[in-house]
Amino acid sequence: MKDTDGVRSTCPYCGVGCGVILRPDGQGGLHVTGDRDHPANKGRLCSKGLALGETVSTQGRLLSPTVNGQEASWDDAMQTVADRFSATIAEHGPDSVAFYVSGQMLTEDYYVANKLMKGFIGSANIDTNSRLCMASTVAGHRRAFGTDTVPGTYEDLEEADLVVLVGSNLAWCHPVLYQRLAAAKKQRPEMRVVVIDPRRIATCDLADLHLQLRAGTDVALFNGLLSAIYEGGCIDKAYIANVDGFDAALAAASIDRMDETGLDRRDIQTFFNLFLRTDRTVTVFSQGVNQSSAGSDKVNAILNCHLATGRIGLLGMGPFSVTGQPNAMGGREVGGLANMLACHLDIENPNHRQAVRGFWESPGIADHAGLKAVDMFRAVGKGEIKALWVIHTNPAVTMPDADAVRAAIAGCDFTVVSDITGATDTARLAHVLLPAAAWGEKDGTVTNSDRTISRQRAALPPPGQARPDWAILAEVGRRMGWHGAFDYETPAEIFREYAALSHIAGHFDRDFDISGLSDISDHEYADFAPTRWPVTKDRQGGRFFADGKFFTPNGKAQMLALQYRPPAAKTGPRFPFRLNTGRVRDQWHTMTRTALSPRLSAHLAEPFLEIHPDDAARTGLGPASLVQVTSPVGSAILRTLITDRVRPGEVFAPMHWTSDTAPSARIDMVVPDAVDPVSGQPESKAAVVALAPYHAGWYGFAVSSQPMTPETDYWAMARTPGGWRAELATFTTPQDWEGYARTLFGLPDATVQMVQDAARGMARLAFHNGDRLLAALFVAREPVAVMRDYLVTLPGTDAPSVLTGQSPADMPDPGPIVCSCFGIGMNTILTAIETDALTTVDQIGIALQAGTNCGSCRPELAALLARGQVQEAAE
Ligand SMILES: Nc1nc2c(c(=O)[nH]1)N[C@H]1C(S)=C(S)[C@@H](COP(=O)(O)OP(=O)(O)OC[C@H]3O[C@@H](n4cnc5c(=O)[nH]c(N)nc54)[C@H](O)[C@@H]3O)O[C@H]1N2
Ligand SMILES: Nc1nc2c(c(=O)[nH]1)N[C@H]1C(S)=C(S)[C@@H](COP(=O)(O)OP(=O)(O)OC[C@H]3O[C@@H](n4cnc5c(=O)[nH]c(N)nc54)[C@H](O)[C@@H]3O)O[C@H]1N2
Ligand code: SF4
Ligand SMILES: [Mo]
Repeated sequence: MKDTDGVRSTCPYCGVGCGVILRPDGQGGLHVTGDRDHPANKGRLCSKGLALGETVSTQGRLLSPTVNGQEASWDDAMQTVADRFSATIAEHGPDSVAFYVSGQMLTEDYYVANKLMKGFIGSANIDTNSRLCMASTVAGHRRAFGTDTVPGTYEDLEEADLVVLVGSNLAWCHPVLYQRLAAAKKQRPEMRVVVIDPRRIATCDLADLHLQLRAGTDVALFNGLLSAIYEGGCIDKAYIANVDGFDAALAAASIDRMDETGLDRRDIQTFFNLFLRTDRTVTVFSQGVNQSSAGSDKVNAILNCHLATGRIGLLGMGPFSVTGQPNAMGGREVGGLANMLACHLDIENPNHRQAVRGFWESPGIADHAGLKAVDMFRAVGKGEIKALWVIHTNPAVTMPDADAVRAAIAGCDFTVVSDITGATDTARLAHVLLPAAAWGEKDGTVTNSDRTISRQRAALPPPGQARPDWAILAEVGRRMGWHGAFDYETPAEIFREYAALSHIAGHFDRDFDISGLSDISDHEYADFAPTRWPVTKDRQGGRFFADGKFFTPNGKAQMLALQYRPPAAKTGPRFPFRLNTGRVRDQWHTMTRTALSPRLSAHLAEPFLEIHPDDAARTGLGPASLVQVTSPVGSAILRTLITDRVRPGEVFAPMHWTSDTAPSARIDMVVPDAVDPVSGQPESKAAVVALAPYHAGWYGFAVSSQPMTPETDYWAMARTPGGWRAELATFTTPQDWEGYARTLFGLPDATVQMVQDAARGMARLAFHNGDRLLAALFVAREPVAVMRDYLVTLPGTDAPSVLTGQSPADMPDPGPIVCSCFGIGMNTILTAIETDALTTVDQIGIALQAGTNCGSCRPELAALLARGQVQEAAE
C-alpha cells in the first residue's frame, strides 16, 4: 500500500510483527516510524525497529552472484545450481540434497522452497532454523491439540489477571508486547505477573514474583502445579470431558520433584495460589522452554495445566507461545519443517500427501519426514548430503557445535548460500553465493505470534543484481525442468496458490485454512491489511479451543503423563558450571544488520559471561577480566561480567557474536548438539562448562575511524558514530607498539603521539591528521581503564590530546548507553537520579528524555533507580 504517507510494511525482527511506515529519504535510506493502524503495535516500536533506517545502507551488501569466489552472471549461477542439484539427485537420489532455510523468509519464499523440495525433488530434506527455535512448541501443540495452533491473541495478555512468563525475556526479545503488558498492568495494578527464569532479567521489572528456578527444571514445577490444581479443586470437570489422558497425567505429576527446582517452597506456594485462584491466566513461554532436551515436555507440562482448568481460548486465558522470528509462525504454516507438509498437513498421512501432490501436480511427493537440522548437518558432515542450499540463516554461527557444522559445510561437495552479505561465517563457505533482496526491497507476507498475517512491502530498489528469495528459488525450479510449476511472476500469485492449497487442509478439517483469500486480486494483495487466520467463508480470526474441539483423530485434547528429566549434560568436577545462552536488547542474532547501527551497538558493545560473585571469586575472575569457557566440544573467550543476576553454578552468555565481530566468542562453539527426542530441537541453554581466567599478556582498547584488523586471541569490534571501537587482548606482547598499531589501524604514515612505560606494560598511541583524530590505542597489563564512552566519540573530530584516556573535567563521561534513542549513558542517568532526587522512570524521562521514545530501556532505568535506593538503604 503506497500512499503519500509512506509505505506500510512489517518489522523484520521479532515475532511481535509490528507495523512500520517507511519513507525513503531520497538518498537510499529510510525513515521508519510505527504504524498506528497495525493491531500488533498500534504505532509503538522498540529500539531495534526504530533503528531500521540505519541498517538499510548498501555498504557491505552482496551485489552480484559469485561462483567459486568469482563474480558470475545470474544465468551462470542459476544454471550451475540447477545442474549440480539435478546431477546429484540423478546419481545419489533425492535424499542426497538438502535445503536449510529460515523463519525470517517470507511465506511466499518458504512456499516455493517447500514445494520444490517436497513435491518436485521428492525429498523432505528441508528444515529451518525454526528447528532451533519453535520445534518443541510445534511438537507440544501437536501432541496436545492434534495441530500446531496458538489458541489466543495478544489482547489476552492485556486482559489477563495473571500473566506467567516462562523462559521469556519479553522486555528485550518482544519489547512492544512487553510494553503493551506494562501499560495494561499500569492501568490495572491488580494484575499479577510472575517470571519463571533462572536469571533475574530485565522482564523481572514487571514481576510481582520471580521464580529463579534451577535451569531445566520447569517440568518439575508445572507437574507440581497440576497436582496443586487437582488438590485445590480447580479442575474444570466439564471441560476435561473433552480431554484424554487426564488420570495418567495427574498420576505422573503427583510424584513430587519440586526440590529439583531449587526454589523456596513458600515461593512455589505463592505462585500456585495465584494460579489456582485466577481464572484469567495467560502463560507466555519462549526459548527457556523450547531450547531444552525436555522442551516438548515443558510445553506439554504448561498445556496440561491450561487444559485441566479449561483456561484456553477465552478472553484473557490460555497458553501463549511467543514466536521468535518475524515469520516463524508462517514457516510452520507453510511446511518449512522437515516433518510437516504445507498448511498443517501431515507428511505421514497418505491422504494428505496424495491431496497435496494432486494439487501441485507434482511428479511425486516426499513420503517420509526429512532430516531435522542437527541430523541434517551431521549428514552433511558424513558426506551423505552432497548438495546443500542455505537460505537466510547463518548456521556456522547459530547451530550447536558450530565448529563441527562449519567443518561439515566446508567439506560439502556443493554448497549454495543466499544472503544479503557475503561477510558471514556461512557465506564464506559457499561455492555459489547468491545476492538476495533484503527487507525494505521485497514483497510478501509474514505471520506473527498471534496468527496475524501482515504484508512486508518494498520501499527501496534492490541494490546491484539482488533478487527476492522466492524468485531465485522459482528460477532454479524452472531450470531443473519444472517450468509450469514454478512459473511465478509475483508474490501475489504464490500467495493465491498457497491460500487455495489451504482449502484442502480445511477439507481435512485442519485448523490452518485461509481459503477465503484464494481469489485475492493483485490489487487486494497490494492493499492487504493485517488479518488473523483462519480466513474462510464462515470464519475469520478469533480464538481456538474454548469449544473443546481439537484436531486429534477423536477430536479430544490430549494431556500427557510427564516425568521431569534433567538436561542432557551433567555437571561434575570437570565441567562444574551450567551455561545458559540467549539474547541482548539491541542486537539481532548474528548481527548482520543490527551491528550496522552505532546506536544499537552502544548498548552492549562486547560479548560477556554473566557469573555470580561467589563463583567469580572461587574461579579467580576479577571484574572485566577475560574468561576461558570450555565444554566437551569447544572453547570460547569472553569478558567477565560479575553479577548476582545469575544463580551460583550457572553462567550466561549472549549468542550474537561471530568471526566478524568477536571470533573467540561464537558461543555455539561450546554448546553441544544434544536435542529433544520428540522435537529434535537443540538444547541451546544447558551446556556444561569449565571456567578459567584467560591470562593475557596485555589488554587493549582502540578507537578508529576505519575498521581494524586485530589479530589477537581475544577481540571484539563494534560500530561507533564516527567509526569503530575494539577491545583486544592476547598472550604475547609485541616488540614495537607503534608498528603494531599502524598495522592494526592500516595507518602506515599518519602522525603518531605515544607514551610508553615498558616496565608497567603501558602504552598509549594516537594517530592524527592535523588535529583530527584518526585512531587511538590504549594498552595495559590489566583490563584497560579509560573513559570508553567518551573516547568513542572522538575519531573523525578535532581531538589533539587524547592520551590521558579521560574526558576533560568539563565533559563528564556519559557511561555505557542505556537509552539508545537519545544516546543517554548510565553515568548521566545515575547523576541525575542523585542530584535531582528522581524516584520514577517517568521523572527520568522528564529530566533527560531517556525512556520516552521507544521505551525499550524502561526496565533498565527502573533497575538503576532500584540500585540508587538500595545504596540509600545501605547508608
Ligand atoms: N533483541 C532481540 N530480540 C529477539 C531476538 C534477538 O536476536 N534479539 N531474536 C528473536 C528470536 S528468533 C527468538 S527465538 C526470541 C527469543 O526470545 P526469548 O526466549 O525471550 O529469549 P532468550 O534470551 O533466548 O531466552 C529467554 C530466557 O530463557 C531463560 N532460560 C534459560 N534456561 C531456562 C530454563 O531451563 N527454564 C526457564 N524457565 N527459563 C530458562 C534465559 O535465562 C532467558 O532469559 O527473541 C526474538 N527477539
Ligand atoms: N546458543 C544459542 N544458539 C542459538 C540460539 C540461542 O538462544 N542460543 N537461538 C536459536 C534461534 S531461536 C534462532 S531463531 C537462530 C537464529 O540464527 P540464524 O538464523 O542463523 O541467525 P541470523 O543472524 O538471523 O541469520 C540470518 C541470515 O540471513 C541473512 N539475511 C538477511 N536478510 C535476508 C534476506 O532477505 N534474504 C536472505 N537470503 N538472507 C538474508 C543475514 O545477513 C544473516 O546472515 O539461532 C539459534 N541459535
Ligand atoms: S517489538 Fe521491536 S523488533 Fe519486534 S517487531 Fe516490534 S519493533 Fe520489531
Ligand atoms: Mo528464534
